[in-house]
Amino acid sequence: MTVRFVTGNEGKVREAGEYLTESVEQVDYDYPEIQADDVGVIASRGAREAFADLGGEEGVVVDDTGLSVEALGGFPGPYSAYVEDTLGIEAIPRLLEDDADRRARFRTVVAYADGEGVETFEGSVGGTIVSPRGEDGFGYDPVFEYDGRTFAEMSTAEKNAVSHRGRALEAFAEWYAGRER
Ligand code: ITT
Ligand code: NA
Repeated sequence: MTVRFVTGNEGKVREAGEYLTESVEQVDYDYPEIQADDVGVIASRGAREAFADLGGEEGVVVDDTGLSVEALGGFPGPYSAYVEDTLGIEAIPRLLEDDADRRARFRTVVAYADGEGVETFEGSVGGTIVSPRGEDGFGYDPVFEYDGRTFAEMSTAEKNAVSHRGRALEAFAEWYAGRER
């Protein structure tokens, strides 16, 4: 079975392909991404819309992710992609200046939609905002430190073992393997 992952983000597909036993195919279909303040709502709506448009026997996967910084009241959260595109990831450590509280959390909701409906799977990880370090990963990985290393200083497998997306994919994989549909 091949999992259709609807996203414009190759980094997400690389991580899912390495984590899941199924093969993962990227579908670069620009589903209408609603503006909402919850990544779960965005992911489930996106998956439902994408499946309605694409159809097929098997379902589709959508992943919506946000980075929430404690001292910034949860910002950028669901606006993370917009902030990366406009201000760049360096804006996050810059906004914190020498703030003592540098805690942040990545949260991912993976949504799977097919003819039967939508299922969602969540994962999150806490870490610390630092000045950019590392060459691997994507997005905010260089400014997110976990246990002494940024996600951009980890291999895909090392990041998957502890990350928001790894945890969401773990829950999805368990359900997907056992589902009766
Ligand atoms: P799609 O909506 O097409 O899937 P996107 O990159 O817009 O791709 P999101 O809205 O979920 O996806 O991403 C929100 C932002 O968070 C965006 O700037 C990503 O680069 C970033 N991001 C997502 N997952 C990440 C991860 O595991 N590590 C670092 N940054 C991540
Ligand atoms: Na997006």
